[in-house]
Amino acid sequence: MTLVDTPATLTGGPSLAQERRLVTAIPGPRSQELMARKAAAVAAGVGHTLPISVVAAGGGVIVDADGNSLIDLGSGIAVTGVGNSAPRVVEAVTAQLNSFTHTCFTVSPYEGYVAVAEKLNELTPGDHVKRTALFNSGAEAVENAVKIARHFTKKQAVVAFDHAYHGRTNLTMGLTAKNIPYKSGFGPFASEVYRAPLSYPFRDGGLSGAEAAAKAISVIEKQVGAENLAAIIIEPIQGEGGFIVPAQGFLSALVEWARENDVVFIADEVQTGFARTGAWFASEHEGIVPDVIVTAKGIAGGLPLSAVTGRAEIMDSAMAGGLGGTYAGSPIACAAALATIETYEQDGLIERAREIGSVLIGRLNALRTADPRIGDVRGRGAMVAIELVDPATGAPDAALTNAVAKYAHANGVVLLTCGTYGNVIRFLPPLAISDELLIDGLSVVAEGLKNA
Ligand code: PLZ
Repeated sequence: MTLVDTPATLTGGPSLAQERRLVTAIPGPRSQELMARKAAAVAAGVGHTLPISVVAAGGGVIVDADGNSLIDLGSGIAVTGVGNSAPRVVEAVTAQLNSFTHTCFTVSPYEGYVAVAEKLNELTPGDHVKRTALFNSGAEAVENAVKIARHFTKKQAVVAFDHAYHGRTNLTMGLTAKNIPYKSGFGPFASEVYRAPLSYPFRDGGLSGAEAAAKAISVIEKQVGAENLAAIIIEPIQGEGGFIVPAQGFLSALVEWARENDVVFIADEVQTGFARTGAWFASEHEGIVPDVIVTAKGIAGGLPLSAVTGRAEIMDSAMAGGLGGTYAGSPIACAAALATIETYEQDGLIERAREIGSVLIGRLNALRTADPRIGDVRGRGAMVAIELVDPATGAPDAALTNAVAKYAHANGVVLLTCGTYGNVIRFLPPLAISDELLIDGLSVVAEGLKNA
C-alpha cells in the first residue's frame, strides 16, 4: 500500500500561499488513489462533498495531495472561523499536548475546562448567572441540553421546527426534520418530539414574525400542551435546513411564550455561533436571551468541543454525576477553544464577518438582479446563501444547485449546498479569508451559474 507522500515543507496555517491554483483536474491522480482506498475501507454511508486528499489548509485555502490549492468557502461546515491551523491554536494545543493529554475532567479536573466555562458564561447573551457543561460534538451537546431541560421542568415533550437540523444521534435525528439522508431507515426515533412550523419568509407567503409565531404556538398548544412541554429548540438561523432567517419578531415571540409557560427556550447556535454571523451569537441580532444555548463547531478552531450554557438554576438542576463523558471538555480541545476565542477577539473577527457579509450579499444581489433563477439571497455576516428556483414557478431547483456546486468543485472552490429541497448554495468562508479569494470564489460560482 502506498502512502501519499506529503511534501515535508508544506505546513498549514495562514502562511500557505493564498491562491486558487489548479495543477491537475479535480480529483488529481493522488486524490483518486485515496478515493479508491476510501471506497474499499470506509463505510459507504460516510460520504464526501469533494473527492480530494487534503494535505494542508490555512487562511482561505485547502491544498490537496496533487498540489491543487482550493478556495475554502465552507470552513469544514462553519468550524474553522479562525482559519485552519490558526497560529494561536497551534501554539496552545502544542503546549497542552506537552503537559498532559487527558485525565477525564470528572475524575481529576483542570483549569482549561473551567476557563472555557467562564468565557462562555461571559460571552453568551444575557447577564443572568450562568453555568456551562462541555461535551464533544454538537449532537451530544443538544442531547444534554434536552436532558437538562427535562430534569429541570420535570416535563418531557420537546418541540423542534420544520427544516431543523440538530444532529445524527438517536434523539437529535428525531429533532432533525429532513428524512434523506439523515433519518431514512435509521428509526425508531425517540418519543416526545414534536414539530412546529417555522417562519420562512421566502416560502411562507411573507408572514410577519408575529403571525408565524402565532401559527407555531397554536400548533404547540393544540398538539402538545405547555403543561407537557420541557423545551423548545431552534436554530436562530437554520443551517442545514437552508440558511433560513426567520422574520423579525418570530424568535422573540417564541421566547416570550416559553417564559410565560415554564418552557425552556434552547437556542442551537452550533452553526451560527462564534462570530460567524457578525455577532458572537446570532441570538443577539434578534435581541433574544435564550435560557440555554448550545455551541460547538466554531468554538475550538477545528478541535472537537461543544458546550451547553444556561441559567444557573436550570443547569444546576441535574444531580452531581448526571452530566459528563470520558472526553467531554478534553484539555486539548479546551486549550484550542481559549486560543480560538482570543483570536476572534484580538483579530477583530466579528467585524470581519460583517465585512465578508457585505461582500457576499452585495455581489450575490447583483447576480440575482440579472438571473431570476436566484430566488433569494439571505443570511447574516459570513453565513449567507442563495436559493435557486425555477423562475416561472418558484419551485426548488436542486439540479441547478448541484450543477453549480460541481462546476465550483472542478474549478477549485470548496462550495457547500444545503436545504430541505437541496436547492440552496451556502457560503461559510473562514473569517481569515482575504477579499481577493472570496471574490475569486464568487466569480467561479457566477461562471457556474452561467454555464449551467
Ligand atoms: N446543530 C445547528 O448545524 C451540525 C452536520 C454535518 P455535530 N451541522 C453539520 C453532517 O453532515 O453531519 C449541527 C448543526 C446544528 C447540531 C449539529 C450537530 O453537530 O458536531 O455534527 O454533532
